[in-house]
Amino acid sequence: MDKKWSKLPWHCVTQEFAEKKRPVIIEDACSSWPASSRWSLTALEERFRHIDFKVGKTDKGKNIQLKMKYFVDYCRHQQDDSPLYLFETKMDDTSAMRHLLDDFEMPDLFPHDWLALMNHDARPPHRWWCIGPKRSGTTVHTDPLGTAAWNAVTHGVKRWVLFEPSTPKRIAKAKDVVQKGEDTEAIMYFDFLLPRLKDAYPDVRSYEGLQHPGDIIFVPGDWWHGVLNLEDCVAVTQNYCGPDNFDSVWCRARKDREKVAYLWWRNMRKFAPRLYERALELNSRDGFRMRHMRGAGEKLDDSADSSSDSSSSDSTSDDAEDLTVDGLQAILDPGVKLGLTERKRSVPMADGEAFTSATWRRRYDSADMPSCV
Ligand SMILES: O=C(O)CCC(=O)C(=O)O
Ligand SMILES: [Fe+2]
Repeated sequence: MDKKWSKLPWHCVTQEFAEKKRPVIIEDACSSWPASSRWSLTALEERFRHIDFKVGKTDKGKNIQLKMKYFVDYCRHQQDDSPLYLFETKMDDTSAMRHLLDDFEMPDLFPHDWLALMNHDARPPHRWWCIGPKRSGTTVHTDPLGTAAWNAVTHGVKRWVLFEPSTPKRIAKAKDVVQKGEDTEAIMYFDFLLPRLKDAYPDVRSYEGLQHPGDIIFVPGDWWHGVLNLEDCVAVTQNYCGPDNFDSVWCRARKDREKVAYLWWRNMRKFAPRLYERALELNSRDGFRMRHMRGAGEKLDDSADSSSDSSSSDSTSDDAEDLTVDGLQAILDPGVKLGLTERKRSVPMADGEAFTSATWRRRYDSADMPSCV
């Protein structure tokens, strides 16, 4: 990151960073969350003692679950190079984890969540609660469907590196500088591969920064990013689609997650006509025919989108129900705010306000649509 910002008027973050797709660390943006005190390892150890959380995957891709008391003990004593990392997405289950949602709120800076306009069961995971012991981290990657992300740290320090979307994958992932027998785990990447990368490609810009407790980082869609937890870290992160990235997320979703996109599109038609029209515009601009418009056996035309991947991983059922007004309210129940485009300029909405499809529509339709991406 070029700079760290604090005391920046909130709309500047939107204008200068989200809309321009530039990364930024906003200092002191979530220090007042209850999570600042409730998410210390000691507090969590007590609170979730016997609850199982997902802390990794086996080589065969099966989830590894651990009770919080064992995981915290592991964090305190581990000296691994590739430590377990608690990454839990089931925060709105009807379980003890649901209470985690009382500990934070959607940051006012990133109030959009247009993918919420989808039946909950059909929606791909988009929010994670993360506890990473020191030396754990996330290898360099881009986030799904071109979504942007905010990541809020309540405890510990994270070291970040980001590369612009135009950076070739091979370079960002250090494929050319990794030597035989070496891995690309976060600790290896930051200690050895990144310095080599900078020597080998002096013209490639890397954006680096430290994120302290209370800081929120904004990661624009399609940016490569990797993280090393310098201390035991607790954070919450959410991927979103909003006015700054709707066009690109829609174009990716319609080809990579066809069934999800169809459901999303049907709910847009019902609750957010302007988004629906924008999606139609993008489809006709690119000559893209969604699956329900294609004849039986007619394949997705790759030429409509040159970087097309297979959509075979899309396990969503076409029979999934559309969202109802009640369903819409249920999304809002967990206590996470789905904010307005411009809270301060819009009529403030009280927490727990009953949402009708009309108010929902206002929220979506008050958004400024970006020009074509
Ligand atoms: O905090 C981290 O380890 C990074 C998380 C991240 O980038 C992701 O979940 O996509
Ligand atoms: Fe990510």
